[in-house]
Amino acid sequence: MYLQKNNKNIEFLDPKKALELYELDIFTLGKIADSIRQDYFGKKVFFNSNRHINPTNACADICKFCGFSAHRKNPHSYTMDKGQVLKIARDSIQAGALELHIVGAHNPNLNLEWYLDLFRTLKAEFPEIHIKALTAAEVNFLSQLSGKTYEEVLRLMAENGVDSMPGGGAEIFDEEIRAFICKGKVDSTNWLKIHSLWHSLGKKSNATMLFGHIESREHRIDHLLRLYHTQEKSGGFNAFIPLVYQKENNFLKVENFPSGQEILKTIAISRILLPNIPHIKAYWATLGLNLALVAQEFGADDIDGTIQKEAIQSASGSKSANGILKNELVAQIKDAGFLPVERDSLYNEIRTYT
Ligand code: V47
Repeated sequence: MYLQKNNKNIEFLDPKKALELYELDIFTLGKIADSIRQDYFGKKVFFNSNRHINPTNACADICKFCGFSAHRKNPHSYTMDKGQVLKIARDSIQAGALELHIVGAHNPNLNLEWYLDLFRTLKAEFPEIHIKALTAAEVNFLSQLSGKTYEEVLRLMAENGVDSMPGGGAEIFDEEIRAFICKGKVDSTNWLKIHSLWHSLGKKSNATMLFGHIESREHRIDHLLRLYHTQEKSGGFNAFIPLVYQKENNFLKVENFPSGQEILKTIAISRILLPNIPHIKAYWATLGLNLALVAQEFGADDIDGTIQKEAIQSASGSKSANGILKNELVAQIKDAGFLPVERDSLYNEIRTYT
């Protein structure tokens, strides 16, 4: 067996050894990842009822891979006022959302107090709703804008109603690739520091990796191992989400896209290298529903949720703009031979669909 006891991944802490996993054939690799996944969760596939809200796309940064923020290829800049966000929240909660996933762009016109007031207002009206909000990149931006330390910004987020942090903004930790694809964004060390600080408040978060663009397999391994080591210390990552790069409406020139096999291998290796992060999420918005379901046989155990509206990946070509109905998600998970489990944002099980 590849894993040591107590979730320690001693064998693969050596990046060279970890990289060799890619040389295994897809079925061998899949079997190893699947055995870990089955040990942890059997046939369960987790999903949730959520709603993505993106209050603004006006961004002070230009990330080459981003088709969401307003720029030459996406000239429609918008910024919602609080009333608009509240209306979306009301409607989506009425439609069944249990989680609001609120992330946007680095907009100098929306300061920290604007967000804190929004979270406070949402929590006052909907005390039960789970607010998953602000990526580490936004925390970094709001810290610079407000002159407050990361610790202060995070404490204020927690005090004003943010329950957990999403995993966005991690991209690829390798400094050289990062400087090319998203210069000016939070650096890797600070991305990891912000999550560790959040965890030290007793809070949970997720982690992502954007792959399938100009990075190499070595860069992915480096990314995963940095997450592994951070999690060993802080312990607050709930899920790891490998995001497949979508190519439209952005400035990143990519010629070779990963094959289905390369994507599945990357998901399987994530499961093997991150035994200390409970969940591997095959985010259907970047994989497509079919591949996200196949990924459940290659180490993933989560597929994300109903989303209702999706603006970031769909801006670059994915077919996720209108989310997916819960019944449809449940039926597809069942048809793929798994047990659909609706979870809350912290992975407490709400309902199993037998
Ligand atoms: O950080 C931007 C990515 C992320 C593209 O925590 C792109 O549960 C693919 O982090 N192709 C934001 N990806 C989304 C995100 C997320 C999504 C779902 C669930 C959770 C969670 C987090 O989207 C960004 C960036 O890495 N992204 N552009 C693109 N062209």
